[in-house]
Amino acid sequence: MSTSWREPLPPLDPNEKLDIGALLDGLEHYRPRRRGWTWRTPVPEQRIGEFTYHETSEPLMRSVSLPAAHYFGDIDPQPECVITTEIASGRPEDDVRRMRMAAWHGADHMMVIRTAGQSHIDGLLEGTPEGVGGIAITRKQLRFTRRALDLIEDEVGRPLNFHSYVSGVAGPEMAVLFAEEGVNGAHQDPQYNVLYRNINMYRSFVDAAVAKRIMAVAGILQIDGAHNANATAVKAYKVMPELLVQHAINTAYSEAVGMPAEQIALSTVPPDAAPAPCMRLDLPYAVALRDLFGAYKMRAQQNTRYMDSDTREATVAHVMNLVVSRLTSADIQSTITPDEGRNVPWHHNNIAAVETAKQSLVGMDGLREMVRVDRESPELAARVRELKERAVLFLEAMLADGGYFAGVEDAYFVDSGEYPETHDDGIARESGGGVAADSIVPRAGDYLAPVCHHFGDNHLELLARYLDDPSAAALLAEEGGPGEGGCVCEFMGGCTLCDDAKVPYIDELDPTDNAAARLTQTAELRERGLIKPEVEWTGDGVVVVQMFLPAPADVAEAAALELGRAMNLTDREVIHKRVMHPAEGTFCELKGRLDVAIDPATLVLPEPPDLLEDEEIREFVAEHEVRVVAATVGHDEHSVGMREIIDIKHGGLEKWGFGVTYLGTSVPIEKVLDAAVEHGASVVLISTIITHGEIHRIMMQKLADLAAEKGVRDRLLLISGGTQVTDELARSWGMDAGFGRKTTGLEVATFIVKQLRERGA
Ligand code: Z98
Repeated sequence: MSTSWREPLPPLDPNEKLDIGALLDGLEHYRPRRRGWTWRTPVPEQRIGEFTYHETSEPLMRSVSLPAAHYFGDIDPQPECVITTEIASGRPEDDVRRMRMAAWHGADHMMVIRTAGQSHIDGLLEGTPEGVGGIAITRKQLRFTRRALDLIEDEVGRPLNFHSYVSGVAGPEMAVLFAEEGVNGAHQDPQYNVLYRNINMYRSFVDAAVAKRIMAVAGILQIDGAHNANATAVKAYKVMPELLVQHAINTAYSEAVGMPAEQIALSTVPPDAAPAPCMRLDLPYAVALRDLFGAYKMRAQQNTRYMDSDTREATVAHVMNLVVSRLTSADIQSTITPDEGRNVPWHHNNIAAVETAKQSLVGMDGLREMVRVDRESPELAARVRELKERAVLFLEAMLADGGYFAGVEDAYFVDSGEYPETHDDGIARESGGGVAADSIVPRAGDYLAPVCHHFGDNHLELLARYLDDPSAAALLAEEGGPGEGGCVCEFMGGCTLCDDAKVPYIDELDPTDNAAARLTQTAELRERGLIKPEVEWTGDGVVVVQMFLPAPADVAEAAALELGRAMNLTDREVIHKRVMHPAEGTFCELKGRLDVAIDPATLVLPEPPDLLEDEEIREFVAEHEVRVVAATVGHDEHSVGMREIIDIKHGGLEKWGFGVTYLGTSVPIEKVLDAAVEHGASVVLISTIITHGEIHRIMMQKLADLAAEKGVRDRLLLISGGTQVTDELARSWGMDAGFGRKTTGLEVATFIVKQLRERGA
């Protein structure tokens, strides 16, 4: 469907998929409706369902609640802090679908990882080329994503922050692009360029001044890059003093070039993971960090350095990191998907991580009111002090050695020794080397920056006079410059940051590598509504098969690959294996591609059972004191099936307050009926699991006949269950209902309540 320009797209229908084609159409006219970062609105005392929460924010209009929420009236409390999801599909058209799912689960910070190598490109890319390990950040990709986020935020009822990276050789250009396109958050830390991308250090700091200034004006929240030392260091738990120094350098530099403190967020990661005694190491670090940098926001991230391929282990590590966040503070809780250690993150794992954060933060609501970090504890106090001292020593020594640039040349950073211990294995960069070395040129005398909020003077003579002497404003106004309170860019008739109409747009340049071309390859899936498994891209066909194989790890891996072949999977790969016992066996997860699409028109869906709510059943049973007599009849000693239906432990009838008398196994029918009369029961349950010679039929008929004979048939509901029982057969043999395999207590309870109601109970 083609939309006319500037016409907003219709609101999303929760039962319809995103219309990617409509979102791509007319992007040349799309403009962001909001700029700057949005925090959640905390509600200090909030009643949600039966509970009062102390650390939650305004609820969502639409969401998917946690799995256990159905026990609590489907409530979905949202923590007070922003929750991040990091997305790296490499294709914008798939990123937005994942963002929508993440938003429904509680994420409001959509971070797109940038494609490998973009840091080294000295300019902006155009179009929507496919990325590797992340996405190519381009104007079209930003507009498309932001436009989708506008619709998604209306759907869930909460503003969504969009985030990417203002690093690399094109940092200032990126910052202007982000400001123009309404990007809400960005990483910006010149140390990242220097250490991890080997971009020339002087150039990185000059660029950072410009980029930060522009981000400041556009209200873009800045996140630093200190966490990268955690992820890179040989021993991440040794770099804690250095992390404090890195935060100090970036915050001081940011403020010096004009970024307000409230726009600065520190990226912090608990540096350890079990089996290290991680709480004893991570908590003092978190405390020291907040002591020193309390003026800034904290963006808490999960440890990735010690993440392997085990999603269970990664999730436990994440939860322990979340305990640190709850005991200290987090303005943004980042989530890394638990499959980061083995793959690029997949749809469902993004969601799993967001759910882990929401579940843990809500579960630990108000923890700090009861459990406080003990600042008096000698171990904590000593360690906090020691970390700060080591950081100060680091800074002092670096200054004595000639300052930051000399320090980097000297490999001060990312050393595997805890400062002042050094192992001489830090990252060393030459001040005259790296990408874009020798590319700094002094500004010409008549330099006028392309956007007004540029760092440093625009050297145009009149402008300099205006800035030095505001009384020159009148003179400048005469010459076409800004009047009182005007903006310096009026000299050039406005810049793109002040006049939206000046923002340029370039559509796809590459005729093959673009979103529209990629969409045609999957058009049939969309048009016919075909269903193909996916983890990353529409129709990628990737599935994961879990299997336990009774073999040692190496043999199990080879066997898993063969089994994948037998399942017709291509591109087979064992992405995780875990020894259960060296000889007894190994758990394996096998990834493969299945080139099969299902047409939903060919599927026959079972009618969903019309089950009553727990509360409704409970109320009825309490009001009418419903009693049940139950027995396994015939010569049947099997009680498991009946127990499933009646025991509270298995979610059986007792759960809703039915008074159940269980008579045991191999009970004669006469005894069952006598007991029903004696106990004043209105329901009789009989069960036969193993039957020969039609025993189940004979028993049912006998129960119906005897009940009639005794004159109690009308006041009893007769129900039979068992592996060979169907409702139809049971009714034909005189029962009121029959239940077969896989019946749940809820189904039986629903039937009883509905029947008793019909009979005027
Ligand atoms: C995160 N998991 O975002 P390239 N600048 C800074 C960064 O930390 C990063 C980049 C740029 C992490 C993701 N961080 C890693 C300060 C990346 C990315 O060069 O385009 O990869 O820049 O929390």
